[in-house]
Amino acid sequence: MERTLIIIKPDGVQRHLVGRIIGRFEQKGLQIIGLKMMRLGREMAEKHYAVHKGKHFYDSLINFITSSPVVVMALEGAGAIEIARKLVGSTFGSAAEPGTIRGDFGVSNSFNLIHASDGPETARFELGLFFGPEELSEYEHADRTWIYDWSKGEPE
Ligand code: FUP
Repeated sequence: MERTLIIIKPDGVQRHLVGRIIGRFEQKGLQIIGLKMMRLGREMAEKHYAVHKGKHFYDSLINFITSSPVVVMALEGAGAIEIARKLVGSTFGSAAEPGTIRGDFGVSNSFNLIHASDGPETARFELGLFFGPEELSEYEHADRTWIYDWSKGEPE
């Protein structure tokens, strides 16, 4: 099982999309193991977006992500990182495919509603940044044998 970090950005919260965005991940079969609302301080935002420091969009990105509360969520599932990235869609709302979260709910390129970790190392780093171990719940969905084929003793 893999874990990934999702952030519903300030525009997603302000535009009343929190429930529908979370619903996309639940519907797909990913398991919510951590969830909270918070207002990011500059220090946290700068750590999260350190890879973008120096780029032309960095300052506005930091201003945006700290401008209003966000919802952060930890998800678990087989292949969760790649699955979440596909559900989120490509970076710019104007280009994101219909059917994806960015493609269905927005048109802006910088206000693109959502963040999802882009690989295993990033996911580990970002989950550690936003959640303490005690904030992540280990549990099994009662219907997990219908979410995955467990006939070989593990999710296929
Ligand atoms: P993504 O992995 O799709 O979330 O996108 P990136 O990590 O490449 O970029 C992080 C955020 O910076 C994006 F969500 C939006 C913003 N950004 C811009 O505003 N302009 C750009 O040219 C690239 C990214």
